[in-house]
Amino acid sequence: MILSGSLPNIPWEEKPEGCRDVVWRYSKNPIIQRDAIKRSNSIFNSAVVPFKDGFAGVFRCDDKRREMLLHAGFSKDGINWIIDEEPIRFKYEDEEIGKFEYGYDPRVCFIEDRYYVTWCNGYHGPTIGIAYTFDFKTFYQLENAFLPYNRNGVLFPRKINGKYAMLSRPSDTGHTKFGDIFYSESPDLIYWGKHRHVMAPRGWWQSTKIGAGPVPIETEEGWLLFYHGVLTSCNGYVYSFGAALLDIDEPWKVKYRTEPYLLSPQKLYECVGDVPNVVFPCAALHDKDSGRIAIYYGCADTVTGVCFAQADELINFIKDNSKL
Ligand code: BMA
Repeated sequence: MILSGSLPNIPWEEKPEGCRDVVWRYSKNPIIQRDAIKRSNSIFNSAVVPFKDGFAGVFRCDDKRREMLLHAGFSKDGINWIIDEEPIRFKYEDEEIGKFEYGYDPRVCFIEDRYYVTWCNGYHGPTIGIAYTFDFKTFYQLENAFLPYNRNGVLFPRKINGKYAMLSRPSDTGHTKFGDIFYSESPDLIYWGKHRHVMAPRGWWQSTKIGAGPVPIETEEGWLLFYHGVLTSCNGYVYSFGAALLDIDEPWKVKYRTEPYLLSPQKLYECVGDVPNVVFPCAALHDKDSGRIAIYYGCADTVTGVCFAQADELINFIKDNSKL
């Protein structure tokens, strides 16, 4: 059972008749096309949250120079999105931090009174940028969380043992051939420490590297974490995703972890695009009352899709198909 967050207007579509999987795709995917704004080459790996009586988000929009930029967007129903034509220009106190090189793969996390954005931020190589906003119009950038090189920085939606908590994936400057998920904590979102190992890559679809996906969801069985896993085929990387349940008070302790993937690139829009064979989840909406979960994921580094799961069925599946 999901422990917090009522969202009666969560986007939803029932599981199709005869579907044997625990995660199923929206029938009208992709929901965001690559050219949804004038300057975009592709819109994918993006993060959405409930906002006012609808939804808001931060979107990875690579432009036609192929520069990686972040744009805010809004939606009434979580399916039809209006994305700002202009990229986010972060406000900052220190010039050193404000020199924007590039930004990609955002996550958005509501903690206490504001929305935090974490993303892969260019600072002499990729690292984890953090900013906050109240309205998705003005964004205040904080210090980078970690030294380069790092990717897939994902905050927990509340303090744990009195500290902010984040998952991340130390990496290199290129198309990293390795990657484990680590946990870090901070008293103030500036200074991070107490780094703990969470998970390493392991067999098959997750054999090359793994990285945290959406903000974890608090359930009776632990933190529900969707994470991507990569395998190296003769034609290059293949990105799928699975899920794990992490201990509530010590989230670096993995209780369960799916041996099979939950979703792998199979549809044309997941297999054909700027980077073929990629499903990459960056956000999940949930409604504790109905147990509905909507997962937003980038497809082939080109467009954005959504897929669904029912919490109880999913948690049972993770427990029944777990190998640590
Ligand atoms: C990763 C990131 C993601 C991307 C993936 C597949 O390293 O760059 O943004 O989806 O590769 O290209």
